[in-house]
Amino acid sequence: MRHSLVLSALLVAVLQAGTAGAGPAPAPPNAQVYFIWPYDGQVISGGKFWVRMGLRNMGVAPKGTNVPHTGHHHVLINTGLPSMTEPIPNDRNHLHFGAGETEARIELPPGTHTLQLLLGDKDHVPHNPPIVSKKITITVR
Ligand SMILES: [Cu+2]
Repeated sequence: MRHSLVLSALLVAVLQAGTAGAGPAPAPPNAQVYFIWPYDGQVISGGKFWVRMGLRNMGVAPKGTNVPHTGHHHVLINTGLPSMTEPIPNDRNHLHFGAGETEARIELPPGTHTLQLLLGDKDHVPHNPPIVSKKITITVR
């Protein structure tokens, strides 16, 4: 009895470990999301600028689109990575581009800001493995 309890606890732990780092939608191992613009370290004059988002070896599709190896862009601003197993939050630090946009006009106040791209599936959940860009730092003046 005690053994089967321990075993089922272990099994649950193993099952959870298997899904802890990623959502349900598979992504090809060579998929890559990246900033075309701006560059890491870029200084931007004026608060408004275009963010151009690149995606390799996957397709961009609007939210709700149930097609394998597709997703939509999210720009994370001045924040770390959210949960990889839940829908990405939707607030001023987590911008969703659920229409399948690949460029966006963003306005930020003067100062230093970090930007990072995270692809989400039809339900805004990161893929398995998560498709995340390098975190870049820009300065607005
Ligand atoms: Cu989303």
